[in-house]
Amino acid sequence: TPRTPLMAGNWKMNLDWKQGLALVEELGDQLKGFDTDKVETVVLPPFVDIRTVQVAVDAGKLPIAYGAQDISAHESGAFTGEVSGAMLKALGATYVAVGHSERRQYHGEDEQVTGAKVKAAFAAGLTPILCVGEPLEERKAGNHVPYTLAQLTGGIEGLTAEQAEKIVIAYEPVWAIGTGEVAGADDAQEVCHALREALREQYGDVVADAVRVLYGGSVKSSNVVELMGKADVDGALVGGASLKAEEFAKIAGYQG
Ligand code: G2H
Repeated sequence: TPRTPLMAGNWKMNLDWKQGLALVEELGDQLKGFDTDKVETVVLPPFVDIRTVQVAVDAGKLPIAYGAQDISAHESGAFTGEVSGAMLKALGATYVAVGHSERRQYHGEDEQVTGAKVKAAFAAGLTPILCVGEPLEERKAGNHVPYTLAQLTGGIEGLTAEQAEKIVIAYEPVWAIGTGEVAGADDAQEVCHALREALREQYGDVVADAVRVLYGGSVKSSNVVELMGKADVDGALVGGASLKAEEFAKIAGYQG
């Protein structure tokens, strides 16, 4: 495919700044000489660790991009506890996850919120990684495709074709997250394909063929190759395995 694979590490609420620095230094060693044209690597640390990553990247110690796990839907002002897109941009961040299932589950983020955050990301010049995926009941009911497509529709609502072409979609079936239960590569392909075709219907071939669709949920170096062998899987959103430098470097370097 003409799409550059993207491997994104979501640290979730792990690692204080010193631990983050240690991981970043180890990762820098592991990725030395890494061909960044072949695979794009991104880390999404907690907000308080982003500056640490920025310093390492600016010093040339780490050939990766970085971003955040969440963004405020608002531009600035009286929104206690929130972090704006402009603040992230000022840190050199280029990506931001939006609507991760843990945000949806524990913070009540619905389609309206994710749609607003996707727009806030674009307004700040960041690339949103819109996360979608069904819980177990929906999968069991055979409703996983329509459920996930509804999340996509809400998240991309009102985007121009130019924006839609840049967005990254991450399909993360909730039942496969952090459980060790990886969706079969064919299951991943089924939904990643449906997501791309929905983009094709709405925006046409140029957008559909450009958008990177990632799979997330218990991705490890031992299963990434099979997942990446699927036509519509363009990368991975990696949680637990992104906290180990050697493992994450293997995932990033899966091709060679
Ligand atoms: C899914 C994934 C990364 P893990 O949430 O976002 O986590 O790889 O630990 O299942």
